[in-house]
Amino acid sequence: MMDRIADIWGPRTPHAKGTVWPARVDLHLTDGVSEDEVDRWVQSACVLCSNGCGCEIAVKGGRMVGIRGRATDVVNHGRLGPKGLYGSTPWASSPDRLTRPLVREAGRLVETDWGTAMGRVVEVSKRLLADKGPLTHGFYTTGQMFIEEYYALGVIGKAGLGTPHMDGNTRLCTATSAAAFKESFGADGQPGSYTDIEHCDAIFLYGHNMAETQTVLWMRVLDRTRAADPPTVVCVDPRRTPVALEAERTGGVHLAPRVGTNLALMNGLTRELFVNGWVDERWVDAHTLGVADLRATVEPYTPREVARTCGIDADDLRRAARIFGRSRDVLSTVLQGFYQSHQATASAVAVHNLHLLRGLIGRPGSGILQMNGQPTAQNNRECGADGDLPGFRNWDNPRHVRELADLWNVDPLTIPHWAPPTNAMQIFDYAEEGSIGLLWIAATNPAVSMPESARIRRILGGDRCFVVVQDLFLTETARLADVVLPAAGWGEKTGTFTNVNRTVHLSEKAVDPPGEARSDLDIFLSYAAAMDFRDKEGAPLITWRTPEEVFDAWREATRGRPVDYTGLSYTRLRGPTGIPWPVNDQAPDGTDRLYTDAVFPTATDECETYGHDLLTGAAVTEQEHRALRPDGRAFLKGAHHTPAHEEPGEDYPLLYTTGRTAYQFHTRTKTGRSRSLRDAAPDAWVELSVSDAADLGISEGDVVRVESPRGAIQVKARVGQVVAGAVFAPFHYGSWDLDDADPHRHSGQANELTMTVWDPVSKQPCFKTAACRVVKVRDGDGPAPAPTTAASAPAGDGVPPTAGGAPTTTRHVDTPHYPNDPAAGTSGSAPVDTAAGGR
Ligand SMILES: Nc1nc2c(c(=O)[nH]1)N[C@H]1C(S)=C(S)[C@@H](COP(=O)(O)OP(=O)(O)OC[C@H]3O[C@@H](n4cnc5c(=O)[nH]c(N)nc54)[C@H](O)[C@@H]3O)O[C@H]1N2
Ligand SMILES: Nc1nc2c(c(=O)[nH]1)N[C@H]1C(S)=C(S)[C@@H](COP(=O)(O)OP(=O)(O)OC[C@H]3O[C@@H](n4cnc5c(=O)[nH]c(N)nc54)[C@H](O)[C@@H]3O)O[C@H]1N2
Ligand code: SF4
Ligand SMILES: [Mo]
Repeated sequence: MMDRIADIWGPRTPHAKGTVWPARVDLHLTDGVSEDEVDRWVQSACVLCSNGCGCEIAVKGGRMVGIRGRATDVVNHGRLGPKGLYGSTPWASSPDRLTRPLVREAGRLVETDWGTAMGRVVEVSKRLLADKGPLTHGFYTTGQMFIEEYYALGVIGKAGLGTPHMDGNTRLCTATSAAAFKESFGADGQPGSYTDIEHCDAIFLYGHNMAETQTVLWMRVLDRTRAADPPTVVCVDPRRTPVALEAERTGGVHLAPRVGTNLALMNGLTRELFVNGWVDERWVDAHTLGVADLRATVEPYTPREVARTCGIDADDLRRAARIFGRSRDVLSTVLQGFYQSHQATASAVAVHNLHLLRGLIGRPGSGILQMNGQPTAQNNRECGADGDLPGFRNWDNPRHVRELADLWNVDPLTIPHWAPPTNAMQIFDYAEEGSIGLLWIAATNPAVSMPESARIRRILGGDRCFVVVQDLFLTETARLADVVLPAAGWGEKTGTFTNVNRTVHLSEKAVDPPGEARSDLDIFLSYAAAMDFRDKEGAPLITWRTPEEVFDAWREATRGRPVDYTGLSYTRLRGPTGIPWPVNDQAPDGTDRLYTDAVFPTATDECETYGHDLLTGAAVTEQEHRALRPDGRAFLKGAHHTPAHEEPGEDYPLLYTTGRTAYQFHTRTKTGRSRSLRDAAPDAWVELSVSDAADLGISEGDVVRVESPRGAIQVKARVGQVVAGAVFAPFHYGSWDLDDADPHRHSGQANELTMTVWDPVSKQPCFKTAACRVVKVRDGDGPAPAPTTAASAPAGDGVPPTAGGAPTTTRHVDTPHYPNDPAAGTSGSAPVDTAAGGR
């Protein structure tokens, strides 16, 4: 039995380069239930991050009582992390689930029936449509619903209503991933594969604390870095995360740039490739465009210059560049330290540039993972419930719009395509101004997760906009709504979703939802029925009744597109493992990695976008794109570094950055209801460097006030691992807590301080770059409530280690055959249990 709070990654199974990652099955049952008491195991995949670990849900007496990993799944080879183990099921039977719809009466939310609640929504919707047309409707959704739900909503919004105002919290999450792919390769789609971990010689992690945020993927990395022939790790993060420690351990480099200087650092690395002759010129000539401009752009970024801008050692930059330039195969991963900074797309694209300059793409070990965060963020991007058109189609390409119009049998003019789709930040602007009169929020909690919380509360709580919230719980956002719709969650409904490396899983319904809660699909379909949307012949636009019918329709929408699902079906997905798209006649078992032929979807008639200027966001026109004749070549694109929107000054001398801990998921609606996870990270804190804490007279656990021009929080300080000059705050803590529900407590909500600004290309908000000041309020009465097990570890001694998770099981099992795995049939050294990979 193991405590997976104390031991986040579990025991190691080290194995040699080029061999299959050994299987290991992790399992946890709640409430003292034993394995032989489980009634049924139901196939699914974990929805507590983008890794999408294959799993089975334990059901007993009509309740979800635990989870185990699937050894046969290509994603996780049986493993699960602390969130998956402890956080997947307890929330479902929490007594405070929403079980009936609520409507606002005389200022208060009161329970009602579905007919009344949906009736109000439909009444407002019809009135706004009649008075002012479809631009009055906005949908702000998520990265946590299923394919079927996104696609149905996409059709409702685009072909039923005709509104361009649809986006997901994916704008806050992985918009930059999609944008960077489109700029470099012509279309969204993860080029690399998790199997690259087994084949690479070096791994670069850019602004990605994988150890805490994709714990199972990190186990896969550790099983290589702890073997006899480890890859070299390079970490770019202003905190000394477990990733940074692994970089030090493997003889790599930890680059800790000043917050907000990523692009200067990337330009420095790129310049080193040019000046040291590490560019594969033949490959670059054959397969890319733009090398001369890129070379000119990065020329001023000498190691000395970059060292000054980023506050790093010039030799560390040179060493990191040499590792990239001289390793045979390199895997790069990128996440929020890049995506949520200013110049996000330019920085993410710079990672592509490095790979393209060396031709390191499309073969085992040379991969790029522009990571996702949420479990189904990929699907919002694919299915068109965000602004994009379904199937990675280009809104600016009339032929792509016509394909959809034919598929849905509507006039192409119904489908909004006169301007780029509206992004989430703009949707909230329109709601603030009142031009959006109906804002429908599903499966996201913007009152906690959007920047500048006071503004969001004002918009949602004001009377200019009718707000519908569809959730499992009465969240901070739902409390501000006009109508609250109770939703069924994971395990309570059937559907499919796709993880970060394109692997599609089916998640089956295991139990009934509580009370009158309904699946998001049923809610959207009942709205569509009440609105009576019609196609151009007057027949009903939407006739689906089951998730499987919607999936089959979605499959048709992908035919001939890069994101090809045509070879998939529910039946196929009931097999031993998830399957990575494209799956079609050419690739009936799916595709491990894209671009093996170095041909990219950049042709003008095929691409998802004509591209942008990375510095300003100005769009490239179709004519300009066509004149470049990309024809399958990838784009090399660069931009100069510019300062962040808010730089530290006299009043606010420190940089403010935010992020996550291993034990909580976002606004904690699920993980906060698991006792093991809740107690491991019970409340908000901020992290200071040792030197800043000393200057400010602050010790571990002291209560401090952190202020920005937009707001303040009061929390305990962890004197920890963050680079001097920066303050790190976890963003998980709104006003809700398992042990104390006070709707007016915002004392630790990190987004009180963040700014409403975004990247010019991806429009992703900058959660990682603001200025702040810190003042001590009073002496502490004990250490900060920050975990000790990973990046939030204290700098000093004397803080009790984080532990106390309920018992879990870990079993070593025979390693099965994994389809598409380039190492299939090989096995490294037999699994050896060594001490788990702690800090
Ligand atoms: N435990 C847990 N796991 C999760 C989630 C969760 O809430 N909890 N959420 C999931 C989701 S939706 C997402 S998007 C992912 C996010 O996963 P990550 O991106 O790994 O998580 P973050 O903590 O937001 O940010 C990563 C790192 O960025 C660093 N950083 C801050 N500022 C800068 C900067 O200026 N430059 C650089 N280079 N780095 C900087 C921070 O120090 C931090 O360690 O995690 C997913 N997995
Ligand atoms: N300061 C700062 N802010 C950030 C970030 C950061 O790093 N720093 N990260 C950003 C990122 S990357 C992300 S992804 C966002 C996440 O921010 P949110 O999306 O707001 O976070 P969650 O808590 O995951 O909210 C999901 C909601 O959906 C509900 N839910 C879960 N499953 C279902 C379902 O099946 N149906 C329905 N209807 N509801 C469901 C949950 O109860 C919960 O209320 O936060 C962003 N905000
Ligand atoms: S790594 Fe992500 S998908 Fe896998 S168990 Fe953990 S939270 Fe779930
Ligand atoms: Mo995210």
